Order: sequence, then C-alpha cells, then structure tokens
Amino acid sequence: MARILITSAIPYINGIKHLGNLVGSQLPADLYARYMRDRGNEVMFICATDEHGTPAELAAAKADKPVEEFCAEMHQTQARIAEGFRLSFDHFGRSSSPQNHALTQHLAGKLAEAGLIEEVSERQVYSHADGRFLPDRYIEGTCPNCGYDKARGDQCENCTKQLDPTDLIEPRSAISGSTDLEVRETKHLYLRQSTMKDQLDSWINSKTDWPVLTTSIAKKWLHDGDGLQDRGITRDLNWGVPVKKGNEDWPGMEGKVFYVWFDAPIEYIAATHEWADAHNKDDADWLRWWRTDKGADDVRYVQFMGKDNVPFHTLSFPATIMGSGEPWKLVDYIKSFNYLNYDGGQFSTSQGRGVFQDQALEILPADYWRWWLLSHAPESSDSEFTWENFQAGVNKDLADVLGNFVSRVTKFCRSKFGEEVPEGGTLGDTEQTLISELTKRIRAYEDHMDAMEVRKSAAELRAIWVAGNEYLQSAAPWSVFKTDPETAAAQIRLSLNLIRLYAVLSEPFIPDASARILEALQTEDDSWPDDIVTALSVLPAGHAFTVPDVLFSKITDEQREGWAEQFSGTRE
Ligand code: B3M
Ligand code: ZN
Repeated sequence: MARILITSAIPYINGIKHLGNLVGSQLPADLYARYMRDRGNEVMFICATDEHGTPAELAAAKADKPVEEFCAEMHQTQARIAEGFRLSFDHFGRSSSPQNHALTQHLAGKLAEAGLIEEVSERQVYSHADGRFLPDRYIEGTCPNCGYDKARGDQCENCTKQLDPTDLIEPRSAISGSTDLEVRETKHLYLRQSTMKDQLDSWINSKTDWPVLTTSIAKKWLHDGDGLQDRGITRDLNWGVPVKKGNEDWPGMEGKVFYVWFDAPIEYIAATHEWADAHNKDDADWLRWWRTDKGADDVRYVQFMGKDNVPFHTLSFPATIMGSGEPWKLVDYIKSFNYLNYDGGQFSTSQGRGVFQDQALEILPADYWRWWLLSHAPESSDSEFTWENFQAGVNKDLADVLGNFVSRVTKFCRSKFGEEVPEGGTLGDTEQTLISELTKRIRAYEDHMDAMEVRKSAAELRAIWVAGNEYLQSAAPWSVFKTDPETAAAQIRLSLNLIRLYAVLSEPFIPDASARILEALQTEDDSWPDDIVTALSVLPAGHAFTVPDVLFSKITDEQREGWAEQFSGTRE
C-alpha cells in the first residue's frame, strides 16, 4: 500500500466554472484518486476555492455583497456542484481560511529570513473615488499608439501594444469610471526566485518522467527571454492574507496583502490542515502528508492542472517551498491539460460562453458528463465539445455497450433462470478466450491509469465492455439454451460476474452507475480483480439479484438540438 497525495488546481471563487475547468483539473484528479483508493492505497485528495484577488472583490461588488459573504456563499455553491459531479475530495478547503493565513505568513517569514525577499518601491495608480490602488488591467484609457479608447493599462486589445498605465491618454478607473487618479509611490515585496534558477533548473531536469506539456512550459519560463523573473508577491488590496512575517508585523507593509498566486498553492497544504481540524485530528495527521521530517518522505504527491497554471506550480510554488528552508513536500508529478473548446470557439467564464457546471447537472446525471469529458480529455492537444459528439459518445459507449450488456444479461437470466445466479454447466473455449483477452486488457487499463493516461484508460475500459458484448454475441446463450440449458447457465453465470467486474473497473469513471450495478447485484464485494478467474466467480450459483432500471438513457436528437440551441448564446 502506498500513500498518494493528490491536489487539483483550486478554482477561483468569482463564479461558477464551465466544463473546461472541470476536465482540466478536478475531474481527472478525481479519476486518479478513486482509482488509487480502489487499488487499496491511502489517498489524500485536496481541493479548495481560490478566494483572493481583484476578480473576487469585483465579483462581490457586482453581486452587491461584502466580499466575505460572497466568498462564503460561492464556496458553498462550488462545493455543492463538486458533490454533484461526485468529486471525492477528502477536503474542499478555502484559501481564505485561518490556516492558510497562518501558513502563508509563516512561509513569507521564512523566505525573508533566508534573504529571498526584496522590498521594491513602485509607482502605482491610486483611485481616489475607489479608495484603492488599481491593478494595471483595471485602468482604461486611449491607446497612444492607435487611438483605441478602451485600451487597458497593461495592453491595448486593439493593436496589442504592451502598455504602462501611465502611457494611457485620459486614463480612468475601469471599476468606477473615475478619472480622479494619482500616481503614488508604494512599496512591494518581491520573491527573489531568479536566485533559485539553478536549483529549480536541476530539479525540473530530474523529472524525466513528467509529461512534455508540463516540462516544456516550465523550461520556457526558466530560459526564454530574460529567464526567471523575480515576482511581486504583495498587492495593495483589502481582501487577502495580510502581509506579515510569521506573527509579526512587516514594517512598511501595513494595509497590504499577499498576491493571490502566492497564497493559492500554499492552500494545498493549509487545506490538509483544515481537513485535520474539521475531523478533530492532530497536527501529526496532516503533517505526515506534507513534512518529509514527519512521515511524508514516502508520500507520492501528484498535482493536476490546466496548462496556464503550470508556471506557478513548476517555478513559483517550488521556489516558495525550497526557499523556506523547511522540509515541506515538493510535488513528484505534474499532470497538465490543454483546453477543451466549445462548439467552434472557447469556453469562456467572462463571456458566459459554453456549458457551465450547474447547467450541465441540471440536464443530465454526473456519469454522462464524467464519461464523455474524461474520454475526450484534452491531453495531447486541445479537444472540442460539440453536442453531436457528446450525444454519440454517451449513446454508443454508455447506452449501447455497457448499458446494453447489463440489461441483456440480467433480463435473459430473469426470464430463463429467475433472479438468481444460475448453477450447472462448464466453461469452454469461448470463455477461455474471453478470460485471456480480459486479463490482457485489464492489465493494460491498470497501466494507463497508473500513468494518468486518461484517454487511453477510457479507451481500454470501453474495449473491456466491448469484449463482453462480443462474447455474448458469439456464445449466444439464448440459442444455446434451447438445446443445452446447462451450458447457457454457465455462460450467464460468467456474464453476471462480468457485470460485477465492470462495476468495479468502471467506478473511477462512472461511480453512480457502478454503485447502482453493485446494488442490483446485491453485493458489496468491490475488490479490485487481481486474478480475473477469481474475480469472475465472486457471485456464486444461487446468489440473488435484481434487474436494474435502465442504466443510461440515450440522448435523443430532439434533446441534442434543444440543448445546442439553449447553450448557443452567452449567459449573464
Ligand atoms: N485559481 C486558476 C484557475 O482556476 C487558479 C488556480 C490556482 S491553483 C493553486 O485556473
Ligand atoms: Zn492600440
């Protein structure tokens, strides 16, 4: 038994996420967590909401709520949706937790002691009307280059010129529209990660098994252009983790908070602390996952995330961990994903384009989405959601292949032998062939799952389902029954056991269907099949079962057209 620590990138709090976010981190992380548990490992699966930063403040203002209240509500909403998709987090934390405040401040203090923090004076735009400093992209004005009147302080969208807020003609606040702006001197903390370049470089070079997508992004940021830049880790905002050195005030940093990307990954650790507190456990219980001096040296730590999050997880967060000089666990493997596109364009939270997670669950159960999304995970390249594709995948794989097998076998048994596993007969060559094919495929499935090859795993699982259908087709118990009911009984006994095996193997992808199958089969034996012959004789002759209701209903053309229409626009 191994100990596996799994974290999914923590979703921003500012709104309900779309399906692209789900398939890019949380869902594959859940697949892996479920699989690792099914294989008998000890798993700690952590996620949280990412609650700080300007977008959270602005979303709260738009909802006309105090930011604390907005975040608390949205956290509940996101937690409910995660449950809806059956994401099996051991803990779904909040980056605004007291545990994260304390740990973030503690690590900043350690970095300062190690001489890795530098104070830098900057000139920044202050808005009197808004009572705050404005981040570059919240300042708008006329582009000095092309005259576009909605250029942002960081870049002109029209001519793509990179700008400084002070370049803008007639600058105004994008929040209030106020032009009562002033450039003020303000001090910020920078993490001197450039001094850790060699250390980071050799660490990344040692990760020879990482996916190319992950290492290529990390190396690009390490070596391209000016190489690894020092990063500002503080902001002039009200909402966030107040800048402190451990418990002590940080002179000159009054009223400032840490940058959201500084405290967000620290929340992986803090959320595990939250988990321990929520379950009345001791500090030792969470430290054994995170501190190599407290038992975490035999933990394997795997992170899941979209490609845009890779630089922070390969460079900034490791720099924080390494720079602290304390023995916190570094990530062992980073699984990253490309983007899922929506019907010829991009999913977009800000534009409300695509299918959002709450909407998806309103129209179909979680398993339908889980299966389609995972079997089309954007691993080697971006992938695309279309309603045609979705309909085809669900109908073929789930209804025609898996659902059909379960229904044919259980119904045939009920009509010829009653609702119990039939006895008698022996297995022949056809069954031996099936068993050796299953053995080969199940081992391949395990290899793909171990390697987090999501699409390949799904394809192998589908092939395992297909093998059952093909067996049924060639064994044809319904005709064998007419002349040799004993042999037909043996075939059906095997097939009923195969249904149980399917429930076990499919659990990481479609946990609800898996549970329903086991319930119909009236068994709680969900042990992983180490030996296939043994696994196919778990349900003995005479074991009672019931025929389950339809496992998956097909998506009709009318439904597909209706949804395509319903989700063709944008949502508020
Ligand atoms: N919240 C971005 C995102 O949701 C960011 C991830 C943080 S991971 C520590 O894609
Ligand atoms: Zn311009």
